[in-house]
Amino acid sequence: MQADLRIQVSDPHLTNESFTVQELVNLAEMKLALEDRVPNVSGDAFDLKAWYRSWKNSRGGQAESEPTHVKVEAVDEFQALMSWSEVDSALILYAQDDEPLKKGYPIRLYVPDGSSECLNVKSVVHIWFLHDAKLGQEATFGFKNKVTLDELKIKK
Ligand SMILES: Nc1nc2c(c(=O)[nH]1)N[C@H]1C(S)=C(S)[C@@H](COP(=O)(O)O)O[C@H]1N2
Ligand SMILES: [Mo]
Repeated sequence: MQADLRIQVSDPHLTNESFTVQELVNLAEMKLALEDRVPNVSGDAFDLKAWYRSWKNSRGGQAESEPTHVKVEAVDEFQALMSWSEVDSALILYAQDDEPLKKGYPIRLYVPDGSSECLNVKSVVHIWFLHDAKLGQEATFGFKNKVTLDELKIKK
């Protein structure tokens, strides 16, 4: 078993908080089987936007202040940035066969209707809910601090 990694969740309009996987799952209001939205991959998942609403409500956030983007960063410093509309059906996978993830621990993002499979970021340890329309509509991904996200972008 790996060390119990914590996941940092940030919303600059709200707060910064660190969670264990179990604490994240406890806040999730819409749990579902991953295969409901991602064919041929099974596991226990929750809806990202429903999670965000539940977190925001429980921390006294303003209902009208919707994010414009979601950004995630993984243990290996792989990052992805996508617009709020692109993550409409996004899921967080947190267990498979009732066990912590063997691939993608502590959690993995899945973006079923996303522009690229590359957005299915494994081993996410930081999630940002951002409010900045200037970040644009096009998703970007790649390794932090190596080359720019745009340069690394490979469409599938
Ligand atoms: N942490 C992390 N997540 C990642 C990547 C990575 O390099 N690091 N690669 C991405 C890319 S480019 C693709 S295509 C998919 C591949 O997913 P798979 O390993 O399940 O085939 O994972 C994505 N998630
Ligand atoms: Mo990829």
